[in-house]
Amino acid sequence: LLDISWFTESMKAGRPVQVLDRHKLQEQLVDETEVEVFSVPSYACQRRTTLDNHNNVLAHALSLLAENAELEDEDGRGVAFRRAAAVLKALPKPVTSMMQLRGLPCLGDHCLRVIKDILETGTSSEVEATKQSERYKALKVLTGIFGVGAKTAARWIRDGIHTLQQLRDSGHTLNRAQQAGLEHYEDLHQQVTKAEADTIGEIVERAVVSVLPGAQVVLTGGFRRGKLTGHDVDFLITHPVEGREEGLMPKVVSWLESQGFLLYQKTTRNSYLESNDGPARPASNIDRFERCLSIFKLIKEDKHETKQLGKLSENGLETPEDTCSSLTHVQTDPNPATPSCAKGQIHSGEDTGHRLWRAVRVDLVVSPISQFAFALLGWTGSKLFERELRRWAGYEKAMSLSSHALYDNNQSRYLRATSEEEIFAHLGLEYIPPSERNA
Ligand code: DCT
Ligand code: MG
Repeated sequence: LLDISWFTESMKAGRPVQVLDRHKLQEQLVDETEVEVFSVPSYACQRRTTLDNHNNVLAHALSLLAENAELEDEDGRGVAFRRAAAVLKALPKPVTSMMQLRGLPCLGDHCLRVIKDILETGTSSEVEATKQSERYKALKVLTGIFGVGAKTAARWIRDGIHTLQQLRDSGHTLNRAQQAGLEHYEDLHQQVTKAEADTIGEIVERAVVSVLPGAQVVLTGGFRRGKLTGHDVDFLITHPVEGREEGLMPKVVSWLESQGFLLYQKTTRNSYLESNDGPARPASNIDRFERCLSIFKLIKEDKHETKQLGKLSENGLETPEDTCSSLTHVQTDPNPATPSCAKGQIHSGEDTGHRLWRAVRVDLVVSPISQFAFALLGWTGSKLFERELRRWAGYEKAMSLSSHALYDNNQSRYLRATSEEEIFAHLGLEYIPPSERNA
């Protein structure tokens, strides 16, 4: 049915004819019209998010806008940017075209504008302007002080305080945490390495075992997710016999203090009571455990010491896939390293290069064994992953998840679990290991 007379005519006349290969033509059309459109599930707890991702630049830009919103005490906006950044982290390939983002969850107009800007020009004008803004810089410096939140920082900025020196000169009264935060500002802004976290883990284990044999210490937070550095070190402590962990924290803190390991500590008592915690209660009770926020005095190691501690850690703290380390095998050193710098000799202006120690933020949490799986899940993070787990539980399953328990509102009862896997199963979610919770 095709009219090929023009073709035969041309051939006869010896005119050149371009014959198009059907397959080549199809390929060309596909190249031009078909971009790979990404698709990911809505909740971060349904996705596997590793530390590496294909869209670091975009995710980083959106994270900065999230941080800025949080610094402005606008948590709703902060979460929206965090969710968008997490979606980009979960994509299987780098984004090259806006078309690929059609239908992805959590990407509102604002986020799409930022992404478009970066794809087209290499940077986002909004992100660059934020980074340069005096207010952002001041909020970041001031909230960077341990013990200072967004509200306090905003108040100080209204008083004309933008820098640490201005704060020191202002005569503002600081609480004990803020004083310690200001004093150790430089140290606390140095990232903590995994090696340092392990060394502190050895010390915490020694403290815990010597006041309660059989107790167990687990490294949680970012290090459990496989991060190589962190802003602090988080530990969860429990004992296999329910109730034996009661009153443990003050003893651990006393031991650490007597050895000169603590530059600052504030312990809060366990205020969690299940009977009061029915479905009407909010799920965000992460800090109702017996908890100690501290600043550790970590002796800088020479090579010899590193080797010794390296040997110890073979039976010590867990790898990211483990859930719990047994302390009964850990050798305890009869002569724990005693800080060579006595208390009271610390000066804020001290040259960190010549000191034999550094300050490190350490969080200790004690959980009864019956709540341990929930505490472990809650303290492993990331913060967004935790938030999404709770959102999933509430919206999709009519359940309330906290770091203490899981309550089923339909059945009006608590769902017990002795492992993280069981909690994911209760929630109807595929199990995601710690190393893939880096949303
Ligand atoms: N957490 C949470 N919600 C919060 C604070 C903490 O769910 N508001 C949980 C998740 C992570 C864990 O506690 C430890 O908190 P951080 O130390 O702040 O987080 P991190 O992931 O360990 O980060 P970093 O590596 O910087 O310490
Ligand atoms: Mg941490």
